[in-house]
Amino acid sequence: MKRRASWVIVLATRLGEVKRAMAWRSRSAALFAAAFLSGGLGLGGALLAQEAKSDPAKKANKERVIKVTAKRFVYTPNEIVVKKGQKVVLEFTSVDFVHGFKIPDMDLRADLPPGKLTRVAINADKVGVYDFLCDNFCGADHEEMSGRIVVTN
Ligand SMILES: [Cu+2]
Repeated sequence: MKRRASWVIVLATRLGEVKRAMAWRSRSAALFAAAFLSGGLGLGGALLAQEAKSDPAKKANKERVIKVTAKRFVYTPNEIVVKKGQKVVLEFTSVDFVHGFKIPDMDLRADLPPGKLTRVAINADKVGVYDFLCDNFCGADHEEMSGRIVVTN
């Protein structure tokens, strides 16, 4: 009789455990379904944003825009330092003449008409120093109109 009673207790305890486990399971299933249905896209977006935030390579690859002014006979700034592999766009404004921006070692050139933004994407995939100049004759000190782009690691 005593033995039987203790079995009943064991059984009852077990049943309670199973019930609790089942309740927990259905609750998490419901939570999962709710999250999946209501926030699937939002959650995905949030995860992607989080990933982009935590990944320095992705962060570094955001386009960097550098404003440059062209004026007889100077580019300002005339020294531009960029990181290797970074997407860089030079955004030129000429104030007085159609200067000709040229980077011989990047095989790149563009006319810079005054009063207009001229965007030039540069390919900074190799470390080095790249001289630039003006290749449209713009006056007495035209030969002085130059600068350099330094690509660093
Ligand atoms: Cu010039």
